[in-house]
Amino acid sequence: MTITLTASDAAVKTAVFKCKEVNCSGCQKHITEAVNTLEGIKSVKVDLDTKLVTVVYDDSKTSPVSIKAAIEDAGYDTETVS
Ligand SMILES: [Cu+2]
Repeated sequence: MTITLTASDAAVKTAVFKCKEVNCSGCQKHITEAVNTLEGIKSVKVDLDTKLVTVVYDDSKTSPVSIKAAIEDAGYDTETVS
């Protein structure tokens, strides 16, 4: 089996953040919307149990620093996990 990475696939990365204050679907929606305002976001998953926000993004258009700032601007203290 051959795996071929295109240029755009190579730029897609995943970043994980911990937001301790996330506790309901309102927070989930709020963070998802805040992150989605950035360019190059492929997907946002907010897990209410683990309080982890997993963001798949295009590395050529945005960065973990920008994503973290967007979550913090939405009013949530955030730690970068990976
Ligand atoms: Cu909430």
